[in-house]
Amino acid sequence: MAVVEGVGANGLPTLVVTDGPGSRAEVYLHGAHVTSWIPAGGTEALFVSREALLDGRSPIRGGVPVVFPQFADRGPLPKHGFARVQPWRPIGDEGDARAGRVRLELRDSAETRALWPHAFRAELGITLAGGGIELSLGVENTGDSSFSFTAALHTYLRVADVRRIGVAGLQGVRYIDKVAGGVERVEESAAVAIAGEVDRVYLGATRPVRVDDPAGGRVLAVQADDFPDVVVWNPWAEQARAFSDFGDDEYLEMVCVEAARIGVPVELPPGGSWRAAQRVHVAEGPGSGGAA
Ligand code: TA6
Repeated sequence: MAVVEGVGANGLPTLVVTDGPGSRAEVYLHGAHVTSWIPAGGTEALFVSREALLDGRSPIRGGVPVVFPQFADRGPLPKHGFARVQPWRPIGDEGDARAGRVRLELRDSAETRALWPHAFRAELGITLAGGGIELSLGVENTGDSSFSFTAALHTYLRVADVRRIGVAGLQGVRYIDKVAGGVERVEESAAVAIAGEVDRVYLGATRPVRVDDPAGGRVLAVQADDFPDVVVWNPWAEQARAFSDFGDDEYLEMVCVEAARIGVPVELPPGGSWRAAQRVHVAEGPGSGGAA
């Protein structure tokens, strides 16, 4: 296990964590943004766009943007809140490094209070363990009045051909279909196919969610604790073309499966704290092949 300081694109500071068996993850301090996870003996499991703006100001298109304190446009804040564009501070010690863990924190500042008038401390822990990666998000209310928030780990998974994947584990779960204007439906498929733009918020989802990627010859399993909701997103061709930080054809290589807390916001009284986690690992067995 080792954690070393690194230099990312455009000289931006990163932390790189590796473990004995050969897993490796990279985290930018900008946004506490995980941009790479390569499981031991495997290949890159996260998607980052070749057009991503790695300028230390913009959100990074890909990896795992930390969405806090507002999911999407469900409130007055900038889309997906501000955590993904703030400079986070590494706080890990030698014990963390020995455990294959990186920890970063974000505290309220004049800039965050101008957007959201609350005192808080957020912590993201990234741990390589058991062949997988765990991301744990904690939030503490360090002020003297209550606040509420929504949050997500907006995970961009890399797949070989999104047209052939199946996202399993969501059958019977109610979801908000944002592409259909926000209507609510119940998922009927045992394995959700991606054959066009998909933007869904599954409320009170079951776990694990499995992404079967037969073209890539692997299955990615996503577990979560205390993130009740799951977002599944692929922009498809037209929206991809509209994004300046996304290659026109790259929608074929990714699917977002996001561990989220959206339907029922977290309410934190003064001194209160909340924590939730997501774990991704490459599951046993070949991809089960496409969608139902
Ligand atoms: O989580 C899905 C979503 O909210 C989509 O609606 C889509 O816009 C996506 O996030 C990306 O948002 P961004 O602000 O990073 O372009």
